[in-house]
Amino acid sequence: MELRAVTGDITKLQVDAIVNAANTSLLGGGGVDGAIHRAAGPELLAECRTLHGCPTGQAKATGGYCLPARYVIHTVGPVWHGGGHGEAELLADCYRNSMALALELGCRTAAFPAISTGVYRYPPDQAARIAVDTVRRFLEEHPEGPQVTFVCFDARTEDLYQAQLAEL
Ligand code: AR6
Repeated sequence: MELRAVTGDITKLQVDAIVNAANTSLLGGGGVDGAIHRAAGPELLAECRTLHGCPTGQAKATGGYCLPARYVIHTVGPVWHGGGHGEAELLADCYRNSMALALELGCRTAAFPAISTGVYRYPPDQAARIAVDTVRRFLEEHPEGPQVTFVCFDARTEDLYQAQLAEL
């Protein structure tokens, strides 16, 4: 199983699919969503309009257009409301459903940002544990699934992922 964490900009990654931390409208926003739309170009928004949104925890795919990635998998993370509103289950759903979609699309490589940990305020340490545990479990059940890179925007977040990856 191939799992790694790096610090960098997910829009630059040469992988089959990058995952976008979108909102339910799928019509763009700030953070990593804004960066992906800027780098992909206006055709991405045009395709997103045809998808009619996406519920929290689910995932939908589009082309990558001007990105090095062939596909963008748009998923919608939960907004953090203290942890008692099903946030952990919904965040795990994002990783599981995005992995299932990547596998369905025949992706050999995929990259995830730290979903929900920006504007949506999910505690980064808890989010990193869910990300690594969920992807690891998915790949145990589907060894043919894509190799995964967790792309962190800062070194502190990468440290959280490295700590999780070091745990067996
Ligand atoms: N590459 C990798 N990671 C990034 C990049 C990048 N280019 N840019 C930001 N991050 P956020 P959310 C990190 O806020 O919390 C949008 O407006 C960032 O540092 O992008 O799921 C959507 O439209 C953080 O660690 O997503 C939604 O409305 C992580 O990506 C809402 O924000 C996620 O932060 C979604 O909020």
